[in-house]
Amino acid sequence: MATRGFTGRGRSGSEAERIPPGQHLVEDFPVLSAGPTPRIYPEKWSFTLKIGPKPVKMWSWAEFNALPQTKATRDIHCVTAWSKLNTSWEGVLIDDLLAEAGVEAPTPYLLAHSYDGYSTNVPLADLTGGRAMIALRYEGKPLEPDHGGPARLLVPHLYFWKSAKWINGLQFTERDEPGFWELRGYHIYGDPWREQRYTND
Ligand SMILES: Nc1nc2c(c(=O)[nH]1)N[C@H]1C(S)=C(S)[C@@H](COP(=O)(O)O)O[C@H]1N2
Ligand SMILES: [Mo]
Repeated sequence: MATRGFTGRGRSGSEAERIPPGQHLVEDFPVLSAGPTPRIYPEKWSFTLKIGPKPVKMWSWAEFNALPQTKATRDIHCVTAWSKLNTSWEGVLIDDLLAEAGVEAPTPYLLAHSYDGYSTNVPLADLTGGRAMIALRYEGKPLEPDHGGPARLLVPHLYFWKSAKWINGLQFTERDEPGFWELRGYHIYGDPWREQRYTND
């Protein structure tokens, strides 16, 4: 199993050093969703890569599972002030996804889209270089529906609202377009180490 990637703030250092300002640790795994958990059957699941309005590549569940899978153990930070250390995930790095699609990034901005109508913007630089994946497994088991199963985006170095649950696609956009929460007062970028919680933070 590949263990490369997921560079950035590592797991070394004391626990206290790993907790961003204004955050506290939790041991459980809270569920936060804007609406009800959608039921997504893997046979009906698909993932589409788009450039603007144009679909350029689509994967079925079986095809997606055949892509290179990478494991990562990371700390996660929710804007509602909980942080959880050492969460372990497995899925497809965005690097591998783009390589597989044979797509040269046409713009530096992307929007993630989900089955529940949710969306969130993440710059290309934050999705690549081993910093993000489409996670299919959590703590060694298929991702539970409440936590975004069958597949969610994982961008652990940004606040957790950027990690879109029930993801069904990524879209390159011309500009950095705000998504669901960014349109409703959350910060356009969302770096927990700079406490970028709300629009003008
Ligand atoms: N599709 C979708 N993704 C989503 C959300 C959502 O409502 N819909 N909520 C976001 C928010 S605000 C947070 S904090 C995390 C929560 O993930 P969890 O329920 O696995 O803890 O998911 C994010 N991803
Ligand atoms: Mo959130």
